[in-house]
Amino acid sequence: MPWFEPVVTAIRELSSSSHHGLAGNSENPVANLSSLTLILSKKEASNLERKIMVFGQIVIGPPGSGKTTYCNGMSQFLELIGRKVAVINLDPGNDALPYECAVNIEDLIKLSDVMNEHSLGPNGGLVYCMDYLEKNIDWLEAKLKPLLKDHYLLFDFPGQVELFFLHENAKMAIMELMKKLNLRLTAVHLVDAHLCSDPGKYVSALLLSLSTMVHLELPHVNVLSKIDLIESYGKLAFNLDFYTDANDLSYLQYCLDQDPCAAKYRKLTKELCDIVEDYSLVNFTTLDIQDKESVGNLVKLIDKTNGYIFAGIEGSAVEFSKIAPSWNIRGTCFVKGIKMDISEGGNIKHERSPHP
Ligand SMILES: Nc1nc2c(ncn2[C@@H]2O[C@H](COP(=O)(O)OP(=O)(O)O)[C@@H](O)[C@H]2O)c(=O)[nH]1
Ligand SMILES: [Mg+2]
Repeated sequence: MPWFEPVVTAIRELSSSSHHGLAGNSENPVANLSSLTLILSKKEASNLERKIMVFGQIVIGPPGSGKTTYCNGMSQFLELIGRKVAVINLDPGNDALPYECAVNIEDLIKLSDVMNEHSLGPNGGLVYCMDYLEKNIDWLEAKLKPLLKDHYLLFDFPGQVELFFLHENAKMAIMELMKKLNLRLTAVHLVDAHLCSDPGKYVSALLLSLSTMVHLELPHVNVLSKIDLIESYGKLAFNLDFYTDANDLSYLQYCLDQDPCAAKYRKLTKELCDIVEDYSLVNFTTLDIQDKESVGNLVKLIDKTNGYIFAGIEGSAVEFSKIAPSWNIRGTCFVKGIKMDISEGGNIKHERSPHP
């Protein structure tokens, strides 16, 4: 039964009772509304309660784009604004997790075991793991059920991009979960902002984003991650808006013509840019996971796409006022080979990485 069925039934009942002069009052819509609320609350509240909507995000993107760091930072941010968050690690290749995960795919299947037993490389191993997850979706469903009542879900997925624009297994696993558990999920697709520094790489980021959007068919937000590092890649050919809006890609051609290698593929690049423009679906938002304003803006956008803001969740309007002024992500990250340990108070300790 769709979630709106009780509302429709209540409206029907109300209109039929108004014909008999019982509860309906055409001159007083407020009275009608209160009758509707009464019918709903008495008869259907329990149904609506049972069909509770659960919100969350599916975090995807190429390896190294910052998915695990994002889940860590995002969960800390959401907890600060008062949401209960559960992070679900579905990437069997994640070895050191910076967050405490509520569900870990490692409890179901280990990438190293798959690679040894089936003589597969890491890519083949991950495809196998996603296939295995789809076939054992009941395992994940059972693990998620206790969290559904009051948690916001963050799914940390593997970085093999073909899983999300080519293969069906990860998509089928997501769809099945959404249907069975009444989940409202937004795909957050992270792309390293570094790709803006090269026109050819930027075109590939556009294509990847478009094909992932078309394949997954979910509410979707494309994010240029690690935007704090963008200046360190040198001066961009255009200002940042050009890359985030992805509106008039013909300007890219001029840059590509300067590079003899890229100029060879002029016609191909033009056709690819035309496809992206014709669909008119791709744009990006930027993210520095250590900046609370940047994370907050992204949360507001995601809340609109998955419907969190429309669900009338108690207190959601005041959530953002709860953000501590000194919010900083806790954990470790490497920035240009420098290890940055960020403490809760926001103090940053620098130390050179052993493997720059
Ligand atoms: N400067 C900076 N570094 C980041 C940011 N997000 C992630 N990183 C770093 O990027 C690297 C890869 O991140 P990770 O979360 O493991 O990527 P994943 O493979 O997509 O899960 C790590 O060294 C992170 O510390 C960011 O917003 N800014
Ligand atoms: Mg990861």
